[in-house]
Amino acid sequence: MFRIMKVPENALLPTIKYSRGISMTLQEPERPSIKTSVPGPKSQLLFTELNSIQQAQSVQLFGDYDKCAGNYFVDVDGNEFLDVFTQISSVPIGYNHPALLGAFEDKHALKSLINRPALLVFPAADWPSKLKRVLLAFAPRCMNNVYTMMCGACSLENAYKCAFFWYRTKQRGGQVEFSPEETVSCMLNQPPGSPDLAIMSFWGCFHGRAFGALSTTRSKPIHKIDCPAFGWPVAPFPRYKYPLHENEAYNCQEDERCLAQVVCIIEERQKCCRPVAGIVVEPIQSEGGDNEASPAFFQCLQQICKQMGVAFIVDEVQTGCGPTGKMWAHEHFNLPSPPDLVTFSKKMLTGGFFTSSEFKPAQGYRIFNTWSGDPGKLILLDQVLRVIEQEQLLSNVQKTGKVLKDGLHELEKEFSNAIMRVRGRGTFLAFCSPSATVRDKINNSLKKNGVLSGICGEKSIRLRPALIFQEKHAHIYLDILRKTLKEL
Ligand code: PSZ
Repeated sequence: MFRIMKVPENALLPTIKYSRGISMTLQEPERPSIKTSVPGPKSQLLFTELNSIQQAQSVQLFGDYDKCAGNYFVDVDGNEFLDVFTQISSVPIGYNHPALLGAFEDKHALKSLINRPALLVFPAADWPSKLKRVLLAFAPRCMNNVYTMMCGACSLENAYKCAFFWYRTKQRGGQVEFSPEETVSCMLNQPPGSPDLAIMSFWGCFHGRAFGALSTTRSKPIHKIDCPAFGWPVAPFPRYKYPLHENEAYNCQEDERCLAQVVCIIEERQKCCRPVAGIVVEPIQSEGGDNEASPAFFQCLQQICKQMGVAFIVDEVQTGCGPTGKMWAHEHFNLPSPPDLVTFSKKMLTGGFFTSSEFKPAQGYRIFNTWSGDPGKLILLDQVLRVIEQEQLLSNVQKTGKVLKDGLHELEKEFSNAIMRVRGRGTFLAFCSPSATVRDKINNSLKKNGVLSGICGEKSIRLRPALIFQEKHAHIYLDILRKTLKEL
């Protein structure tokens, strides 16, 4: 494994020297540069080819991943974009970071990548120590169990299963053996083997597209339509008025209104024997429009879960790994004890979830699939987490986030009928437009002016830069946004 030897201060895109004498420089463009129409002719041609063999209408641009560097995405037409969307928020330390380019030079690392084991059957000797050193070392406080998974949705699926196993074990009075009736009825998808338990989620949330996860997803109909779903309940999520400091009383009432509904739903379902076994919540609802809730909301929600015997599941797939300025976004909430289950993916490069030994199933094979993760992803994540520490990227996110947010507030004053409700933590920021039409126009014009950014909710634009996004990038982004708003 390579060790990063020295990183120059204030240089997040340095020439990094490795112990084997390899030296690589990441050359970012100075500014975005757009040379063709967007999408350009090569992207258009490739789109026609791809769309003839699959439904590819979601594709925006084809990337030239050999040329992408740091915060810059380069497309096949040679256009260089400042990327504040980073593959739906999943690039932690920029494109082609030297630490990642060197990660498989070591033969042991390469063989760990090539010989992919069924991790819950034939793991390698270094797997337990890797899980501890790479994942548990960065786990939320007091969470000492971890499972790796392939993607966000399957992390949620398996976290829900853990919650159901835990809940049923409690209902059996701690008994871990199954009854003959349970083993027979589960094969018919009927209770008591397949119990009528639920995971409650919130309006506007997104937890993935696999069937269990999809039943909890409540952001957009296009994700759900035509798919059968569990009859699981949904509670309102606070919708705050902005600016927050001028609307404290209203927003506080909003918290209370939503929490009262949560309690009401749990009580109702307990009465009719269809109990809620778990509640899943994003620290900031991302797909659904970057909707925030206060630390007090999350503290009360956790307390309700504890009092009512419901598992408290925090979905950090999009918020985890630093973009809010803390490793885990729920660390902003000062919870008195850790959540029961915390899911991750995206910037963590591997999917998975943290939990405590209380949620460990009594039997093997219950949280399981063929690969159950990928050691190759942990090798990359190891490098990512080293870079985050050594280059102090969390404080970089806080610093850059402040410049970005202050700049957005300035623009909110200057273009008050085009952008509003600036919000978020760290560089995990968003703003609203007056309508979906104006929002889409801004987002498309940003792209033509050399910035890739994302949309969310009904009329929001979200920022999801990599953790190496610096003040200078923030100024370029803000300049281009100002230019774009002027052209509207
Ligand atoms: O349209 C989509 O499928 C999108 S757009 C953004 C996402 C998915 N995010 C994935 C996501 C997430 O943001 C949260 C909070 N939870 C779970 C998921 C699912 O992760 P994947 O996509 O890896 O299955």
